Amino acid sequence: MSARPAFDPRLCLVTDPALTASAGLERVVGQAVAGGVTLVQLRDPYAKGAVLLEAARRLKALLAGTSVRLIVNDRLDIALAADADGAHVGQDDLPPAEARALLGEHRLLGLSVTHQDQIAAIDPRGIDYVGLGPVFATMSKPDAAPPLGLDGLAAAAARLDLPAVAIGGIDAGNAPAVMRAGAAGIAVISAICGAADPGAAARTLRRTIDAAISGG
Ligand code: TZP
Ligand code: MG
Repeated sequence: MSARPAFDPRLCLVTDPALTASAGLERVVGQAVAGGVTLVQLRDPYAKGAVLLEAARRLKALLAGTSVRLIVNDRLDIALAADADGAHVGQDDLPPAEARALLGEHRLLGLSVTHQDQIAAIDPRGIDYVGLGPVFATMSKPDAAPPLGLDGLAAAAARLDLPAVAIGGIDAGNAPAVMRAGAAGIAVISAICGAADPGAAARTLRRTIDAAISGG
């Protein structure tokens, strides 16, 4: 049996400090979780450590008693200090083997893959899921790699021995095609954090994904 916590990759909310500033991070995450988000990734590339740690602790308290796992983007120190469920690293962050060694066997580790060429180097034993994208153009990550498109997503997902969580420009309109291309789930920033009603947006996305999974 795996030492890792069980997690559900269907609908990952990736947080954004600018988009959650007015409503408040916990409020947006709370509403999104009530709407059906299955995974939360705390992401703030420019936050000071103390601020990020405080946010991670607040989200951990918010998610306590739910099946929704908390992942911290890039900052393994914060993930460990806040006792989060895991961390997510990009291609330019701490390499996955080092990240796994620091995290231990009892936390989740996600890895971003932006291009097919990166797949051969992946050791699936140390990684729990891959964030694959951007699939489409995105306004939420200024330094994002060129979009994979649906064909690129399908080709990459087919080569992976891990759940592929598609990211980048995904909304309720294109989510069915993304799921049909082989994704195990989707990760979104603007489709939830940028929505007037994050709870309703999450509910619509979750319904859309579940329908796609059951062949609808
Ligand atoms: N990594 C690849 S694309 C992206 C990240 C963090 C941003 C996704 O944001 P959105 O608003 O869902 O396109
Ligand atoms: Mg990163």
